[in-house]
Amino acid sequence: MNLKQVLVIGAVWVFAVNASQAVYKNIVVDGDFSDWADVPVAATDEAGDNDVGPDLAMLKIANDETNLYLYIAYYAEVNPNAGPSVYLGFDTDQNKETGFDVFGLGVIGSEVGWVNDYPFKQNNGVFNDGSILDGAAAIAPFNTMTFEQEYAIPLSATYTDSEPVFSGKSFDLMVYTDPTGTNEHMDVVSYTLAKHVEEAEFGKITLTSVVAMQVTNSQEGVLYSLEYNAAFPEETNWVSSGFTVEGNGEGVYLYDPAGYSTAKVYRVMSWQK
Ligand SMILES: [Ca+2]
Ligand SMILES: [Ca+2]
Ligand SMILES: [Ca+2]
Ligand SMILES: [Ca+2]
Repeated sequence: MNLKQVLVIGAVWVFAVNASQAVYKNIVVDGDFSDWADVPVAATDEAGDNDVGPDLAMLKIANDETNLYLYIAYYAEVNPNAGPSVYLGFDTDQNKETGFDVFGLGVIGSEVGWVNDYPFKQNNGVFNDGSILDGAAAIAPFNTMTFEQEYAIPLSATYTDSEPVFSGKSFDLMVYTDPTGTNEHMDVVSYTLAKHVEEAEFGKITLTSVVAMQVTNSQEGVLYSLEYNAAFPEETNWVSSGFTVEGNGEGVYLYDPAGYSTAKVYRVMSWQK
């Protein structure tokens, strides 16, 4: 192995960056909220705008391959499952014209709802339009006084015709409570399901007409781009080489369109498409 190859192999790293509002995380629904500490806030709601039920305060969202996870905080201690209860409205086609218009606000057209742990189908002008299968949510703590709760909603939930509820990559969500004078709700949040981006494994440098970096375990739906920096790697000032390739489930190659240079160090960024 000559010096050139050592330099390249030793100087290529991979970094995963999240698309906005897509947080891949395995959350344990156990009433211990420490696993939410590094999940960004998706929405906040004002204090004191619901004095007859749960006063919604804050929402966080994450997912893994199995579940969608929600963290919901309340300003005042409350039993959110005893009635007035907490509801979720999912606009799974992100189309306000289809599904149920919660509180007639015109901000969401919900295809499927949850009240507490129980899912139900929704439709235009029809609040409860029938059953959802395999969609029961796990909630902790459940049906007790609390300031906060965490939910796991199975991504495998289906309609009665076996069509998946979460068929798309993105949806809009509104958290609200039983109708009262104030119709307590949070702002509608758009979320894109996060994919687990594997740490890339690099293969050998291939010397053909160009020097290329190979990601041997590329994933479908993940983009890989090549960046470079000065010979001694720094935290900042990385420059795009202009080369990006989409993963295909096999090995993909990346090269510097300006020509490989031993005066540069290279890194590969990977992120969900
Ligand atoms: Ca937990
Ligand atoms: Ca509130
Ligand atoms: Ca809709
Ligand atoms: Ca509110």
